[in-house]
Amino acid sequence: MKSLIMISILMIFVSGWTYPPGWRDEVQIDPSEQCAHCKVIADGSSKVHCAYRHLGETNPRCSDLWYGRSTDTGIEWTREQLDVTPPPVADRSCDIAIKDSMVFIPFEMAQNRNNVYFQKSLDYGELWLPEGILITDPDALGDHSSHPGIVVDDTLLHVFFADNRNGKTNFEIYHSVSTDWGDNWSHPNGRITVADSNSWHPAVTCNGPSVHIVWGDNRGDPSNYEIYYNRSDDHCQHWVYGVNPGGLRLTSIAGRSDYPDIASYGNTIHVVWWDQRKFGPGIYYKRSTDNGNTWEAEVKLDADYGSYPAIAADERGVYVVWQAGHQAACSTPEPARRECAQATGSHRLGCQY
Ligand SMILES: [Ca+2]
Ligand SMILES: [Ca+2]
Repeated sequence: MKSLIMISILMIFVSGWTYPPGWRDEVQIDPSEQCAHCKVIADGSSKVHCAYRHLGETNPRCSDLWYGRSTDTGIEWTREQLDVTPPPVADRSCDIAIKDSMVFIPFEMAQNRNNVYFQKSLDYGELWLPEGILITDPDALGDHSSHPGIVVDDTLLHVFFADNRNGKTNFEIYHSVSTDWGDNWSHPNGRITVADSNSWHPAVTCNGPSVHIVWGDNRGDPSNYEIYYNRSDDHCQHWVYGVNPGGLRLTSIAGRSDYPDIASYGNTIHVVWWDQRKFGPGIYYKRSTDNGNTWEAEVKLDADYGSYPAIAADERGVYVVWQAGHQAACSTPEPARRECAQATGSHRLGCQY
């Protein structure tokens, strides 16, 4: 713990970075230094839940699925491994959602092709299904269904994921819905992008009748990913910015803008992403206060050592989680800390242990 604190202090000293006004210092969620790709959600009653990948005992990739819970707005955390025994998978390979005492986690599992499965708990994560439920179409072509994102939409569960069934270098965003809290999923999966190159890393949130989704996309220029956004006001039957090619572009700068996450509270939509722009790389934040119709200017939340951000929001504010360090997750023994900053109002707060 002492070394972690020293690393954190050193990073801040070297980078000269300080949080924007009002942000709490970061919180370490998992002490192992070997976890990655955390997704986080808050339920409005001081509980904050996260799902993430962990180094397996014998495999250098993130082969284990873990669940973390805080009951005090993210200050103290408990953790447990979920017994789904997935083989190693790629980044952004799980997500988390909640409804009352139910906790839902879609995750990516490597088989003959990588597929998206679903896990749930009915009691705040105390007990989980004995095995995952398949969301991907069983006969899908290609070799990857990846990067699942899940949201609760009234009595519906939606899962979005990236899929290369249309070509190995052309991931598209696909969708499946469940009307029975995840016991069954719609097939065939619906397609909501038709764009060249990779449309992937979807993240999703819901407020009232609207479902909001963001993803990274390198359409038109394989060297430059940008963040795209879309919204459905009819439970994902139709999309405001279309599905061919699909979406509204939120960023416009050379360099990779990717790995977005999204959260909402009321009519305010919050987006974070990892931007590897040449000048000023780091974790960026952008919001809309009119349900995604117009967007404010971006704000830089973290210096260039942060990556893979995730965000949640409740009436207390905004919670952002990211991974420290430049290293690809779990590919090296480099520290891969989880950090958390909490905001109230627009951008505030910060937490450090
Ligand atoms: Ca595509
Ligand atoms: Ca870009």
